[in-house]
Amino acid sequence: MNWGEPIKFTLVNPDVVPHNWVLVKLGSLKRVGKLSNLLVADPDAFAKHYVPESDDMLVHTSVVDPRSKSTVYFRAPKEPGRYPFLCTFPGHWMVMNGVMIVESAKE
Ligand SMILES: [Cu+2]
Repeated sequence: MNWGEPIKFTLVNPDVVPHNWVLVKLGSLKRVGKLSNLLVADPDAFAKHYVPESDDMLVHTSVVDPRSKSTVYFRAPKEPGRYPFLCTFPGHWMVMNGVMIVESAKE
């Protein structure tokens, strides 16, 4: 997608455990992933939608229960690059992650 582009993103969860979708700053996947694993010991984790407290967060859905969904609206980051996303439910990020590629708009 192009930078600044408006995005509507819906996470649909057909699984039997909760998940979320968190877009983070360039190069921060492992840092955020490690923080997310620590949430397993945080009694407030559910109230925080299992999103770690960190400056690396850009956009996140609510935590999505099985057979449920959550939608977020945002604009693509201004700086082109490969933005990591992950599920920050504890223990999930190492297999539940990917990349959103942001490019300069081509006229
Ligand atoms: Cu998950």
